[in-house]
Amino acid sequence: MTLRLGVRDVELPSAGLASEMRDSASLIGDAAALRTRLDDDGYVLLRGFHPVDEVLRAREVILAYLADAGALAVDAGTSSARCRPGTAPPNMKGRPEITHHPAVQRVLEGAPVTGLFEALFAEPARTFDYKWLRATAPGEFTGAHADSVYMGRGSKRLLSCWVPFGEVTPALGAIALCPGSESSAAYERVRETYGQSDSDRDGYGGWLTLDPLELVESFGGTWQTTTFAPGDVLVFGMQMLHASFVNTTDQYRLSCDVRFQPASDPIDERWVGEGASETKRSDGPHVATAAMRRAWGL
Ligand SMILES: O=C(O)CCC(=O)C(=O)O
Repeated sequence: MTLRLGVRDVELPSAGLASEMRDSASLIGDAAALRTRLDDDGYVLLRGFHPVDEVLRAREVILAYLADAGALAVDAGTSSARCRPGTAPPNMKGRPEITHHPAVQRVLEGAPVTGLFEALFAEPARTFDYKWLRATAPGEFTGAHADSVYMGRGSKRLLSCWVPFGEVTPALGAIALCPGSESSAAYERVRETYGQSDSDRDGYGGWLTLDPLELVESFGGTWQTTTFAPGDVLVFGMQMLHASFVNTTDQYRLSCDVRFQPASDPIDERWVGEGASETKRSDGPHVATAAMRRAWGL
């Protein structure tokens, strides 16, 4: 199947791109084993972590929000996320009226998921108030990056949790990870240069590249992706390089990324409290990033 990853057409699977990720759901309830798996693989995928009906209920709420904004095709059924041509979806990132709607909030920061992070940290967990709730439109994607460049001013033990609201196939824009980028010697220079940058402080967009495959061609490893089902959650750390496929369908890809950390650690104040907001930085042609990469020797 031909898909698009960043600026490249790709086959899945193909060199540098695998279509499977390891499911660790059998380890739920065994905190030590989950921690070991996170250390070993750099990520933990938990299939069926949330009851499907709870996630689909939250999806309906998100779809109603998009419909109210006139962003959905009018003749589509109520469960369809088909886009209305010519309209952009409303921004849902950091918008409590939708991210903290009870049905959505339960999936994003309810007791089960908070409990998962308490097990991973072996202590009370805290989440950012800001939630990156996305309706990713056809043609859109996320470039390869590490989350440290956006939220690295607080806990060094911060973890990301990516949550699909509905089935998310690679064609719809599934997330892909580059396991090993968070720990292997081959990526050490990437972690010590790019990984220590701060997109706000350094004034650039934060994506390392629009072409994720160039990274595995230079530094080794394999991008991994899968089709995510409603109820699945994917956990990974701040130095894990990740990206999302181009959405080549006519539907919105609905997903959210949220963050958890040990409650006793310092927190990145940009993402908590009522004023939590994102600095909009665009480096479309990647001019600033290209200059920084030269300076980093990447
Ligand atoms: O969903 C996406 O497109 C990107 C997600 C992401 O960057 C993250 O989970 O940190």
